[in-house]
Amino acid sequence: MFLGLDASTQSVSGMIIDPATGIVVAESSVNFGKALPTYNAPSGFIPINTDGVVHANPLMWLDALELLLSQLQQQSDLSQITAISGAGQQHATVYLNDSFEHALANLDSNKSLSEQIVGTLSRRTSPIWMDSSTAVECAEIAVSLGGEDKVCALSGSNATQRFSGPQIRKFSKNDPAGYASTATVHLNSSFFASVLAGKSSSIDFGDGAGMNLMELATESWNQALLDATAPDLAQKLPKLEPSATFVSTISSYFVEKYGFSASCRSLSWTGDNPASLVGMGAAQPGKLIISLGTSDTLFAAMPEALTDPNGFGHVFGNPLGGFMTLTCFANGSLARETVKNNYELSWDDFEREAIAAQPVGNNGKFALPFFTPEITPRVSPNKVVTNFWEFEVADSSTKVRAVLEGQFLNIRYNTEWLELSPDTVLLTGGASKNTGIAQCASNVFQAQTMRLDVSSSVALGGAFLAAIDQGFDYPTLVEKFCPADPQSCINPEANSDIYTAAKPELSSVITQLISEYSS
Ligand code: XUL
Repeated sequence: MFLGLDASTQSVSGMIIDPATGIVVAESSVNFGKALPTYNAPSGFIPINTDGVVHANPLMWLDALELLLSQLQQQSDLSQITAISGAGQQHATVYLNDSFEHALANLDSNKSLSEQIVGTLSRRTSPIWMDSSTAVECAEIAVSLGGEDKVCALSGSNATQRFSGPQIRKFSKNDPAGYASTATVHLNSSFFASVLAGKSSSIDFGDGAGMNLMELATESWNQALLDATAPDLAQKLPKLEPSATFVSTISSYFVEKYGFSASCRSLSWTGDNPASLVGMGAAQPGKLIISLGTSDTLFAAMPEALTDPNGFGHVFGNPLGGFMTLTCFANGSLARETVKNNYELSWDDFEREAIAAQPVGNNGKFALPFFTPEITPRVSPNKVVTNFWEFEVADSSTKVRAVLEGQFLNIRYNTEWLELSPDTVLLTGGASKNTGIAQCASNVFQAQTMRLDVSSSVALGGAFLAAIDQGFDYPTLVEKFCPADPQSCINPEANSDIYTAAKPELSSVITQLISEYSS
């Protein structure tokens, strides 16, 4: 059996799988706010939030891990677990002094993890991915490297406020003594992996790429990026290695306290998005995943380290080798709901309006879906679309289709740098159940769409990585644990190749409009 862990913003979750039978043996979760109210972090982070600062307490993460393991122990015999891997919220950094290694090697199972680790923190709290307080540091890093495009081409992303490098730079500037007493900067993922192994873990290429410090092409720390970030950073970073590298057999702390086998293999972790790619069955190139949620997110495996010339998309290491993109579109469900609510439609009406009433291409009417500031492309608050309702043809079906086609065309044109022509687009998230929305996606991408219903894809991805470590084959794991629903298969409508046939014209009109909005 294999254990996959998911240390996310609001909770720590675990899933135990038995790949031989294809069964999920146990699954559990601990919500930080509910289970650990004394940390005063109802949503998993400390609600101070001045100037975009968002931090969490790493001791709370450790207490939650202990609660989770005791819950899993009640559901299953943990001595049967052969290997563990996992994934953490990306970008979050944990700052440790030079007693960390010694504390890990000498954990006493009669005490809690948090009471033994507290003295090893050189910074009490960890900035997490929701933090947006490093605009100055991002600008400084970009200037040092000779421009945003240079940072993106090297590291896979523009200097980005939530990324670890700009966060480390801010700490080193604001608290030089705290930074000087930091012997190691771990990510949330490598911190958890270290505690489980009782030994400092490497950072994997998946999560390492979310730091603005790793050179994508060589998967190594880049000296120019390190120099632009903080002094002596090379000495403070763990080494970079492939995901799910063997760190050690599990620390005796967990053997004594939770009944793990002393031979259980503790592997390095990755970031939650790379693990989710694995757990959704899309870590081999050819499948595109679009998760339709509050924001829409596109995930895809990439064989090569291409980077977005516009700097909107991010490129991380793919835990199964090669690379992956994560490109986020902020106007997802919020834009769809705006149209639905404006016409007082139910989701069923919305579905009908989307497919039945208007022809493919919507008679040339499409709308840019930027009702709130957008990330891809960058649309600032003063450029959001406010005149959509005066759009000359006022019937609801035209507008439903206009916004859906606009959303998917925006996704398609802003991800062409990936050079992917997938034959299947897998849709997940709440809106993927809507056939009208799926049909529009299929038309615009000129590919069949299928619905993928995998809950807990991050923990499952971690468990897959642990199983692969013991020789299990990825396609077989995918077939057993996350098959796409063939009943949900939708093919492009007749004539919908206009999105490809008329592409030069359509694409230039749309890309022109998109760039006007984002300029
Ligand atoms: C990705 C990102 C988030 C976190 C959420 O860049 O910031 O998806 O990984 O946990």
